[in-house]
Amino acid sequence: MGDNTKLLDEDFSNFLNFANKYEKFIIAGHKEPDGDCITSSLVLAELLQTMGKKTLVVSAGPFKRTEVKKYEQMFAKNIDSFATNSKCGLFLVDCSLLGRIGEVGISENQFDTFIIDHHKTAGNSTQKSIIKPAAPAAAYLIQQLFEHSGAELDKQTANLLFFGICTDTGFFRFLEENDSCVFEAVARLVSKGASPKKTYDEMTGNKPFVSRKVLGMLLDRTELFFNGRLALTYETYEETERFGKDSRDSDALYQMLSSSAGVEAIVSIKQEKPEMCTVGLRSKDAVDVSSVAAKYGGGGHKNAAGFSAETSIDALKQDLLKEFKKIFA
Ligand SMILES: [Mn+2]
Repeated sequence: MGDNTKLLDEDFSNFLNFANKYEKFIIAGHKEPDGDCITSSLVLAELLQTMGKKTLVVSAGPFKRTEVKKYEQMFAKNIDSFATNSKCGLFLVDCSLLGRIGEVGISENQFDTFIIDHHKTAGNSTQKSIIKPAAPAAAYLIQQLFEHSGAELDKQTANLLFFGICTDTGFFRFLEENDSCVFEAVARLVSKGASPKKTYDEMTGNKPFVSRKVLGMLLDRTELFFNGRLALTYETYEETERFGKDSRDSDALYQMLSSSAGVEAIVSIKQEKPEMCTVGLRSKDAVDVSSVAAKYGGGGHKNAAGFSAETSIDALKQDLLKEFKKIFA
């Protein structure tokens, strides 16, 4: 990390060129938004408003994670009549593909598009994108755009950006010795009124009791493969229906399993519908799970990725074990 997470002069000018092209902007992040996606969208909207632009933040939802529910009301579910002509630009934040944003009424090539993303699978920056795979959060990129603009960063905005950066860094647990830039950035946010204590409580608290039970169930059925280097667990459709998606606490599950000695990668299969599963992949250090996700049309980061597939839990399990055999062989 380090300097390659910082925006360059050309990034700022590419952003300004695009922002100056239109009077109205739609801002969209990925479906199933997380704190980074939500705060990036909201703060980018605020920045564009300080430039006199009209904005619409959209999200296909669902707002599943406990800590993001209160933001749902701030997002439109689709673009409706906001943009009926071509004088509108589109910002994609915390994702790089239109397919990742879900159903919000935007079709391919409908809008001139600018991407702000930090996913490894997103490629490189262009004149119409700021892509920094080494950046820990999209909110960290948005913070740089905001600060560069000279607009006043108030307490509420500082808290939003802080929440976004905390989400994707696992409250700084994923950062390493060369990530001082990120701590410098969040120090500026705290100096503007962002509260680490309140943010931590909001991110980790208020989980439904049943989510603790589900966590126990998923831990209980976890199997180890490849001499304990891969941990795999799953949730059936029947359980998804019975407990509800609100009862999931994937972050806690990954944290528990990755702290188990010898585990280098984690697979969590969730059967969302009888014929459809989503898969979360996590890894430590050298193991690259984004390459596994990419094989199934998914995406993400080296150590955190995911995808969905129209198949059964058993078929997926067998297939994924073949993929991981290539890694752990
Ligand atoms: Mn992110």
